[in-house]
Amino acid sequence: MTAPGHPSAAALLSVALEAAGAAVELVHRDRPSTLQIATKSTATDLVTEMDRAAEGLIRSIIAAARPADRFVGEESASDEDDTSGTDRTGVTWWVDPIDGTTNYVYDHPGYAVSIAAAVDGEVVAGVVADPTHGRTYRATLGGGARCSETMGGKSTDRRLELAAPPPLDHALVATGFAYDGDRRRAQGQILTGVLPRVRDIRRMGAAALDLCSVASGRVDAYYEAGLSMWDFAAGALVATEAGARVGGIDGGPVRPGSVLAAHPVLFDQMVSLLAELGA
Ligand code: LIP
Repeated sequence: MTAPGHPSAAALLSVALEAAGAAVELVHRDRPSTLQIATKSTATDLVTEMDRAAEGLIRSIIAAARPADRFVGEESASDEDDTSGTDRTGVTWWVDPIDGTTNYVYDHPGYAVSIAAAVDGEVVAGVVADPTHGRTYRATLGGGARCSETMGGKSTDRRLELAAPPPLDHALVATGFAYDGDRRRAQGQILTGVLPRVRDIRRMGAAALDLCSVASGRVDAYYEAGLSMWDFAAGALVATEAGARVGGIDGGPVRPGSVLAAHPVLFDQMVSLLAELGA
């Protein structure tokens, strides 16, 4: 239920879909033959001119529709703390213009445009667009999750609902790693403990798609430490609305730095396993 004076989740979803569609056109169809690549937190934390251009395009579309909302994007200065000027609406947009930038640079399938809208701190609408596979995941709080897919001239649109999970030792588990070497070493040690306890691991390189993979049954669980809100905000809503439990690795609330998503039955087993391994 939308609080008086706040926009409906459906209205915010519509803006997110428009912005995501435009960003996909830019980054996927207009991808230059040679990318201009820079680095951020480490020498392997990449950003391209397309990340920045896509974020600018998304920001402009959102600002045209909702000029007074807050915009927090991975590649630009956040106005999250900027209270000057316009009255804030209580709506914050969390945007990762290209989640999976390393995959994008290598032209490796598995990057996404991720856009989420939060009202008074609660994410109520999210879109994850996966251009490589022609998929767009979308969800609203309490409204369910869906995936539209266009491939080979055939288009589908289906509701996402989790099936019963396998036992933990038959679970396909996705994860990801930080850019910092010391953190990767620690994450690798935890992974060594996870590997013999589950079916297998997938490291796809984009949190938004990992979460949508949980929502669509392509993996049974996903965990990662060290993410930012823009990485997981939209995908976490898609997974939750598909019936997954999304929280922190410790079983607490999902938060920057700690994300775990799985069917509710598998979630607690993953919390126990990761706690045993010191995650
Ligand atoms: C990526 C995350 C992914 C993580 C990568 C990287 P980026 O975000 O989505 O889950 O494992 O190391 O942080 O940097 O491509 O936006």
